[in-house]
Amino acid sequence: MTKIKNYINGDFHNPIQDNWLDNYNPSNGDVYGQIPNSSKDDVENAYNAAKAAFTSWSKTPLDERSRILIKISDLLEANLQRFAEAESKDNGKPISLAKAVDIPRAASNFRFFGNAITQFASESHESIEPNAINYTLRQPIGVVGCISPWNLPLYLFTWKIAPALVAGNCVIAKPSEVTPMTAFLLGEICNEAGLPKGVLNIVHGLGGSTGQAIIEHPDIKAISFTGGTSTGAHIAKIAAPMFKKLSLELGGKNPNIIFADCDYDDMLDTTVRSSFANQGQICLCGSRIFIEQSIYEQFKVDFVKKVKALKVGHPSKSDTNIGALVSKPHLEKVKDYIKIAKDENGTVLCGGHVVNVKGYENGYYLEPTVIEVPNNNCRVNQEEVFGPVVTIMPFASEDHVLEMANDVKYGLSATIWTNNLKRTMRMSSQLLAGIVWVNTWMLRDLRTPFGGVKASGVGREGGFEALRFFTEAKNVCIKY
Ligand code: TXE
Repeated sequence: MTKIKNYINGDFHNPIQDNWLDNYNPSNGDVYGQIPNSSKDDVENAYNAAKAAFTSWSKTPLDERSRILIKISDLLEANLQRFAEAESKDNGKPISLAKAVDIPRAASNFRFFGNAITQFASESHESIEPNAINYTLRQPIGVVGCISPWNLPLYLFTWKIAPALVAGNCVIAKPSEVTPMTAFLLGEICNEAGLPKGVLNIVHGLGGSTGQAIIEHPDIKAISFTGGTSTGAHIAKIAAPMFKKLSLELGGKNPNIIFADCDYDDMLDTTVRSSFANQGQICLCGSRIFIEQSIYEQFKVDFVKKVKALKVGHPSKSDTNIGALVSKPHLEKVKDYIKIAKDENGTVLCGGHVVNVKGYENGYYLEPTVIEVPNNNCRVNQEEVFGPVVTIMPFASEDHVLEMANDVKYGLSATIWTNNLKRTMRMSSQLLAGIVWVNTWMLRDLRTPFGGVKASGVGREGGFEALRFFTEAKNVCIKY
């Protein structure tokens, strides 16, 4: 049994009230560890450590902060296999994905922001009045909270803490209680990299108690959150009257719009990936697929054939395409949506059943599922399923598909497949989304703004957007 601990003030601590949660291995349903179910007192200890470290950390020269983050990146890369195995075991994702995406991206997050901070300039203005100048100071906020989800555990955890730290803040971070392992392992890496004690504090526990204690803490001045839309709304209600800065990266129900003039084979291969990567547990997955009428029947045959060829298996196997879903409750939630879709006259073209992987019968496995839906108003097209389930339906015209694509409460990302430049520009400007991919999916440049509109969240992460979020701008005007 792996008993992980909170990382506070550079050391590892049991929860003060000695409350623990079971940690499950989704690939076989076994309890394989325990995590602290931390209380307000643990959060207060973390806050006091962060507060005590803030003065010196915020005054640490930029190039020293940068050097430490790049050292963390180097150490993550040197420990890739160990972290990838831990991530795959905790989340259920294939080891191939953890090794190729999750852990390298976590290392990139530290390296990118370790470099970006040295390029982060702020503006000055020769005033319109003679002999006066304005310049902007971008100062760290103080102690900030970072709360992250279970789908891309270390990837999204570090996407928040890297910019927060390098901007000079001290951090209290809570990973999801469902996937705590790699955040726990990160603590040792930070110590080895020379991150001063108390600068980063990692507190584990349930969202409604430990997470809530972070949100409610009067002296934690900013919260960066990624997770469900309903949770985001709940957090905003608490944080707003406390005037905390908020960054909310929430759910998505992303359209994947396919025109007949696309590069068909490239579209097909990428659409399989954008539908089922990480068992469909990525907020950016294209879960609503709209296909131009003239190629709809052909697409249906070709896409279903490729989906049926995907291998559902144990995450540790190198030939596994679809691993285990993250938890039993989540598996049940996704299965419910398949039933709801059928009740609303959807037709399951392939998948729809749990899979008994030999030797791992208690694991949380589900076939990749394609459902043909009669319209865009059905629940499976309106609500985030967050599993290996996509819907398909034809569209007759650009206006028709644009209306359907935007007719959902979310607005995170959208994908368009076409070689028509004018159509690309028209559609991209009218799609209600924070990210639009054309003839690709999940091609990421960390300098670009990342986030959604409508119920997909508030604010942007990435590049200088993240550094602006984690700093306060102060304008100084001098008359000389
Ligand atoms: O998110 P939650 P989960 C969506 C997806 C998924 C749903 C729930 O639909 O099914 O959200 O996933 C902490 N105060 N996405 O359970 O519950 C919680 O402990 C403070 C999309 O992961 O929102 C965890 O650390 N914190 C998303 C984090 O919030 C609270 C990726 C996320 O938990 C809290 C993941 C509270 N009251 C899920 N309640 C994306 N856009 O990438 C919970 N938490």
